[in-house]
Amino acid sequence: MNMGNTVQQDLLRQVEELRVEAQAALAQADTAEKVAAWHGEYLGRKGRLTGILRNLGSLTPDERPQVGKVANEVKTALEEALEERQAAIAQAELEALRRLESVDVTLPGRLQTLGKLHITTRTLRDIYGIFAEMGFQVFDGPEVETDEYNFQLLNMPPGHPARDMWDTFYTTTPGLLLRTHTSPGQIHAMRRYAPEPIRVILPGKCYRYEAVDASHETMFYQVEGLAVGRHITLSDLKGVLLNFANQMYGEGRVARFRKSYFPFTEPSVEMDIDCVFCGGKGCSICKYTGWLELLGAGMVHPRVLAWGGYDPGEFSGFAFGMGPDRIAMQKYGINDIRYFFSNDARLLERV
Ligand code: 2NL
Repeated sequence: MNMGNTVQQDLLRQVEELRVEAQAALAQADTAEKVAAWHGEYLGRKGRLTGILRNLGSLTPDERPQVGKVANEVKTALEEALEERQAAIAQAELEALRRLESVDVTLPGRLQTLGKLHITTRTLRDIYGIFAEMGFQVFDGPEVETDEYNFQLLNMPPGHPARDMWDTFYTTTPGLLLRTHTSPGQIHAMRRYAPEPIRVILPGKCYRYEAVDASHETMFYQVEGLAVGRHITLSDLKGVLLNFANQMYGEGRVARFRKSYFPFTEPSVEMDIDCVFCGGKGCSICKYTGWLELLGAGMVHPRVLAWGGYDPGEFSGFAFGMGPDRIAMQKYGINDIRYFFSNDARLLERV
């Protein structure tokens, strides 16, 4: 064995050792950056394989090809391993990205919140339903009225002291105002149908110049009712309104009627029902009286009947008015009327 042969063996051993070491190192390189560094270290222009091959010059011309051949095979094998490794890393990165950005279709969906009717709207519809069963139809009137319809035809001529009961919003057009109650609509209903008997209820917004507080708003709802016909008596009024109270607040209601005053009815009454919250024993809702104020009512004043187009010698009628906002507040335990118009959707959860 000559010297050259020993050098050749040594180079071949170095190449083999490099192959083993390089493959082990490649298996550890798990990112594109580490793989690039690996390539620089083993296969690059200043890498270790090149370093070994630099010694080819110390071999005899017939020894060189064998080492060159083995070195090329190792180079090709390492390059192939490199490509495989790069492909595997690219695939792993893609998988990771896919996991990160994927949508989990097994997650439960978000609950849809269902829309709900405003509490006043619900209360109005309850009222319509109850009176519809007793033959009352819903009639609509305008919110902008004349002084004549809002006051004069309701038996309040100019200067009548009862006008002080309502602080009125006037428009810039003389004689035109925002209705302070739904009563002018009842005049429209009478004039529309007289001399036919009528049973109507008239819901809608009313306007008063109020100091706004927990129980007063400048805009609020009213529902008025009116029945005009032959032989209508105060008993009919009591029967209809007691039935209404039983439908609205549950069977077994007890009512009491107190004398009152309205310019457009004679006689006039206020109707209370036994407190549905304490059963009449007295609580904060009925202010420890045992009674809830429900509505005002009366027999239509003969003058108002006549202005509506009915002969008061032949016709009589009863009328009533209530505040559905107030009824809704009582029923759903809301202590401030301003919540109704403050656009806080949590109010709807009360229903
Ligand atoms: C109340 C009282 C009431 C009327 C409204 C009326 C209408 C005509 C003729 C006669 Cl056209 N009466 N309406 C009668 C009595 C009472 O309302 O306290 N409302 C909240």
